[in-house]
Amino acid sequence: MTHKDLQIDIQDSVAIVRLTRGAKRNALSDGLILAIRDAFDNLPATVRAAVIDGEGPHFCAGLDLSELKERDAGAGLHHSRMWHAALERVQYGPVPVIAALHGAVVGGGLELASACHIRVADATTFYALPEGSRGIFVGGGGAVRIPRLIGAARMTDMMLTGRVYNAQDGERVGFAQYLVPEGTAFDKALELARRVAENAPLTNYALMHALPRIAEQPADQGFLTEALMAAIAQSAPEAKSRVRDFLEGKAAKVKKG
Ligand code: 1HE
Repeated sequence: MTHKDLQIDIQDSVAIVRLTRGAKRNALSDGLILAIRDAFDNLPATVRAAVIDGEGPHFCAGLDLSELKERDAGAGLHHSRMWHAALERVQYGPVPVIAALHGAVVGGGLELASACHIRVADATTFYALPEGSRGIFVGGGGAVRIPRLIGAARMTDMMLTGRVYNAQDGERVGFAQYLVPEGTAFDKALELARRVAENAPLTNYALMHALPRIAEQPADQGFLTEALMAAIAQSAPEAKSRVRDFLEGKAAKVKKG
């Protein structure tokens, strides 16, 4: 389960998953992709949220191009499906995942970031899809997830023209939900993860597993799925005690941001 390019550190209820291949800009070899899958498959039950970040000057340079061999169509299909399986474990795994971004978030690195639930980017972050200029296509779920963040038109432009988004524009178009000063993405992501870890587990489950599916359903089916999820969440003892705490003045009020 351990891999030389992936470090997993459990701090109370938060798992910190770090790409540690900085010398190669955290390029994702097949072994590293499988290690990411295994990491999210095997998180201890005490973990309630995770942070993923990358060592060195860049979050992730995407697919390890040195492994890009001549593959026939069948092998290419299975390689892409391996990425899908791994990033599926990030998106639909046991806990919400917060990506701490800096430097290059490109190609498969952007696909990895897109599978996370919250993205925090520092001021050095930049986003690109160099697949277009390398004569290949996205294969790690980017064609599904990236249009949902920024729209198909912007993704098409990025791949056709090699356009690079800087941190500010990336936040504006929807790559990241948070933009923070240089060098502070990890601290912010950890702060958010600790906050997320305090939520009722069923609420986090609903947000990870029900919301994205509801958002893809036709409205009349979505309303019914929402009602079913709401009924299950509100019936949990934890929901009852949290609401009771508020009514008894023991829980925090919503404060102006
Ligand atoms: C790599 C990779 C890599 C760096 N695979 N080895 N991704 C790309 O097309 C992006 C390619 N990388 C870059 O454009 C740049 O490396 C960066 C902008 C990310 C960083 O630049 P820089 O100047 O900080 O580093 P560098 O000198 O380019 O790279 C340092 C080392 O990392 C160098 O190796 P060295 O042995 O000469 O030191 C690089 O060769 C190596 N390196 N990026 C392998 N990607 C599921 S499909 C997904 C499809 C894709 O992701 S395609 C997009 C691939």
